[in-house]
Amino acid sequence: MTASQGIALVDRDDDGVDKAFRSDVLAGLRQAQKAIPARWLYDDAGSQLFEDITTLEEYYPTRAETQILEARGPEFRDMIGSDRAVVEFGSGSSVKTPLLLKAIDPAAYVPLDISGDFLRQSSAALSDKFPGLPVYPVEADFMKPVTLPEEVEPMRKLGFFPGSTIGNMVARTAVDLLRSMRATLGGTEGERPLLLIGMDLVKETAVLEAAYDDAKGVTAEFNLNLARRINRELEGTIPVDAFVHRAIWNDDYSRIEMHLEATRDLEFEVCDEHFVMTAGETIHTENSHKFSPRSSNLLLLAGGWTPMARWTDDQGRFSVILAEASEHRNAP
Ligand code: AVJ
Repeated sequence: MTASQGIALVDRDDDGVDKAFRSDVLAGLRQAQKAIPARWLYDDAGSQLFEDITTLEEYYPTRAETQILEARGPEFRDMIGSDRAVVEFGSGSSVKTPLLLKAIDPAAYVPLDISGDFLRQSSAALSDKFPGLPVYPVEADFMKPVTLPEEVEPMRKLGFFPGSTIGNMVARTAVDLLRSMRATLGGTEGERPLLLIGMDLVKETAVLEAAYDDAKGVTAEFNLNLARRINRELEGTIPVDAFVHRAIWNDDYSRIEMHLEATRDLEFEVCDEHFVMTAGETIHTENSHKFSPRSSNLLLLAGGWTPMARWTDDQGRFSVILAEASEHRNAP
């Protein structure tokens, strides 16, 4: 295991408070529509709750995408080949990543993650499972262009971004990320990198809302954990019991929104700053955009990627798209 950039990527103050978390929360709570970036849902408790979500009856995306990765291995192998380095944006799931690696038998695997701990854990597990595969974990924020280890520099690249995580970003951020991925993966006009990306599809509103508001209340706990995290880490006094989880389909923006809704007028402090909410007011905590084949093509093209193939599960719920870095040329 080499090439980890080694520096801690989380900037903490003298009290051990994550500065970016604090500034995102305070800035978000000062807004007329309170909103906190979804990335803060994933502390240890939140990450565990998300794992629990993926096993829920109502939460189809993980199963649907896994089914595609299981079924389409030979096609991936034909279209991608075995000589590429797989660069995964995020340190990977113990289920999906092995399915891809088994299918295409790549030259190397490079997981990128901002959390060094996750990265080391999942890299070690993968090395055990694929003893002959060179694994080069890189601790980095993949929202920005990343320098890859020199060992993989001469290799052609396949970016892998499963989970419909792209759907958690508004279009502008998603396009920035797609362009960063292109920069990270490099290549030349003759050797353009590929990207295999999961994108969830638009479907019946009731199915979508159930997937984000399950009967057991696990997604509600996942959402409420953000308020608990603020209380734990930012000296918050949010009355968590006075909030309820909401999952709402926003048809104009084609997305599920998660909110924490105040059930009564209430007040609280975060880092000594005072906040007031009235009954029914919400804190917006996550977007999960859902795509049509056309809207996913448009987003990929806007980010510099030309879609080449698309696969869906047998119920047409989820898509996995293979795209190639677009040729630089003047339209049309
Ligand atoms: C896997 C991060 C894309 O948006 O479906 C699951 C996160 N939020 N339930 C998604 C999530 C609520 C999930 N992502």
